[in-house]
Amino acid sequence: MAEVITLEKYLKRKYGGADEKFADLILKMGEIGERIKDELPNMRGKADTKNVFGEIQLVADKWADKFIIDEFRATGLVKAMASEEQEDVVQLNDKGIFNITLDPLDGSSNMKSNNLVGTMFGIYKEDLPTKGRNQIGAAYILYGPVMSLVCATKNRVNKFFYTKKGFILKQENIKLPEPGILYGAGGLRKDWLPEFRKYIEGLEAEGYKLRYGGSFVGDFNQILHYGGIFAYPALAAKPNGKLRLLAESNPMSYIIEQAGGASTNGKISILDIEPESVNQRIPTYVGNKGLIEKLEKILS
Ligand code: AHM
Ligand code: MG
Repeated sequence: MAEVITLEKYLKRKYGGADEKFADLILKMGEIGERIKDELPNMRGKADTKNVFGEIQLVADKWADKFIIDEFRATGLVKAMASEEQEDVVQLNDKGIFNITLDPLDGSSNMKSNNLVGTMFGIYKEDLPTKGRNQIGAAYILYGPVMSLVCATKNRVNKFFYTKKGFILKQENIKLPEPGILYGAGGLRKDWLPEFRKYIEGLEAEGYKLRYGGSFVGDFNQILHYGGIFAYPALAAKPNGKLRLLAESNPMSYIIEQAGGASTNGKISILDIEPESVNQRIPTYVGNKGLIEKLEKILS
């Protein structure tokens, strides 16, 4: 019988000595996921507040944000955090060694229909805001039929499934399948830039199938497993699209790159963008390298 490798066992094997704290941080992310998954059924209403982007917050958005900040503060490992739900970087612990970007509950508009939502983390040692290239790791939790934790470090993406034994290693060293077979793109087709529309029509003609679920975590997870491209593109009236550079686009761009893929804002890798503000939005295209290179040529 194959050995069952728990997240803890895996991390302790890989990250000894000075890196032990990194292992502790990822373990904490797993614990956070367990608690959020448990609480989601009780958090289905709307809060009477809007976030910094003017979006109506859900009780779950606000709760998850506060919960994660409190949890990370208690570890002493985290110096500061930039969350999608916060206006500015939140200082947690002067002695902390990691800086974290966070989308506490991505795709929360899917809560109503009980479709996919998730939590995303970018991990840095540099002070925030800084460019995504400075990430030392990134992770997301998908509250799917099986809760999963996908965790990336340099050239390595691993997936853990939540079971009765806790998180166990499900897939090691994930690489994007070549060629990909899926695409997913946000916004209305009529609002896409003509070049992007043509590009997507080209993919459709080649047989790429549409998968779009309205949660970046969920839609990205499809691309990671089947290959292809996910975009929340520049729109006619919203040239920066919808997704947030720090909280959303950077961690996913980091993960896709470690899986052999690439990201772009239409011109350069998202990871190379110097943030102008904590809450900056960015047109986001992530997927197989060849598809991103072709798109970049068309858009730039
Ligand atoms: P959220 O973090 O407030 O949920 O917003 C981001 C989400 C992404 O998960 C997803 O890609 C996008 O918004 C979906 O937007 P739309 O509803 O326009 O398709
Ligand atoms: Mg989000």
